[in-house]
Amino acid sequence: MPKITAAKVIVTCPGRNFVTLKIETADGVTGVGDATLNGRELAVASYLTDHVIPCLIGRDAHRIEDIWQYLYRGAYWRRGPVTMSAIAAVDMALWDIKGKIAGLPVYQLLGGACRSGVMVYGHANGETIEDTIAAARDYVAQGYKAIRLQTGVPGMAGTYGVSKDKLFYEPADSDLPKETAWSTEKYMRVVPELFAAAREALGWDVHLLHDAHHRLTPIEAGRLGRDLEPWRPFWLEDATPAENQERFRLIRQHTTTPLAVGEVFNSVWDCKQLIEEQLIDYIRATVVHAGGITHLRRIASLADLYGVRTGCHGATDLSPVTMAAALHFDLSIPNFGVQEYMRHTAETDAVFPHAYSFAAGDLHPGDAPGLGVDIDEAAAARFPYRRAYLPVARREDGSMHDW
Ligand code: KDG
Ligand code: MG
Repeated sequence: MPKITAAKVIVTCPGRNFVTLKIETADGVTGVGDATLNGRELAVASYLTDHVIPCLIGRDAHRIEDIWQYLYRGAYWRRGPVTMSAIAAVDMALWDIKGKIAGLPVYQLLGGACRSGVMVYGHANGETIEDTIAAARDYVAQGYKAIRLQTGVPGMAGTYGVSKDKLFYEPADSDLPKETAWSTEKYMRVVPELFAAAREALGWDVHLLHDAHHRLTPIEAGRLGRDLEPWRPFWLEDATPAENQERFRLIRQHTTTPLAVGEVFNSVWDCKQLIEEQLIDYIRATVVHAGGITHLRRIASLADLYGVRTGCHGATDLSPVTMAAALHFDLSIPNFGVQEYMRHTAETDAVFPHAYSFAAGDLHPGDAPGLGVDIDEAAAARFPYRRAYLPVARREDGSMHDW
């Protein structure tokens, strides 16, 4: 058996923070897993170093499911983003090791490819509708088949999804949480205008997506979904917070705009009702925050029974290790929908050399054994951890809102 003999956590900040777990077997085979939790990185690093790694040493790296169960059931305290990101990192690293020992890319171990590539969506954003459309045109020119559109809200500074740098969006950009302002009324007026202008400029052969980032009540989301219907959005994402899964019933009663949710979900229990009652069309849970490939497959299998497809989160705070793992997963499941893809900076790509590549709107994980991604530890050491928080949002009267 490939016995686990060592494991360590590497925290690095090549432009943003990443937490990576590296597991090694007695034969010197190594596997990597992403454990990054934006703004709470060191909590997961400690969970792994202080509580998980000591329990891994001496175990059989091939027993992926058993180790998953051991870490989930065995901890007694279950779920939550810290626990599930730590378990995810172990799970990814073990799939990586299994693939390397087998000499196969992970998607082959998951049943093989169901499609030739993984359709991804890019982020077009701008302070004005014109800027957003100009950014979207660039994506079309690069071959993207799906594009998320976000625009500044007139009268409000610092809108979610709008960055200074057009190519690399990074909201976790300050030492303490930045305070931003929010007005649902102003936002609800500009988004339909954005979509009308985008269809006029870009035509109908490109998928257009939008992220409300948990800002709306269910009835507001119903109204926005209905207002967007003439422009046929691919999805309206995170329309409302989903702790209470029943909230989506009200949205469904008012719109046929497809709904996506789940980037902050950690387990199948967070989406069970949403899926079983067919209250959503796309589930956005992701490898790193939802317990790894092993648990995400379980979520996707449940979703498949109800005609719900996947649309995994893929923002820059998910490292290239998660991106690689997501692509193996996306390629291998029958009910894949779309994969989010925000490009990482050159520094990040240098720290995490990877085999995945982009062509004609699709990503492919490549055919290197394992996940096809590694961490260059010498390069990582040049970028020490820097505390960085996501912003918070307040309504115009000063009260807190969901960011
Ligand atoms: O860490 C938070 C980001 O990942 C999130 O704000 C990005 O909503 C997001 C998205 O859809 O990519
Ligand atoms: Mg989102």
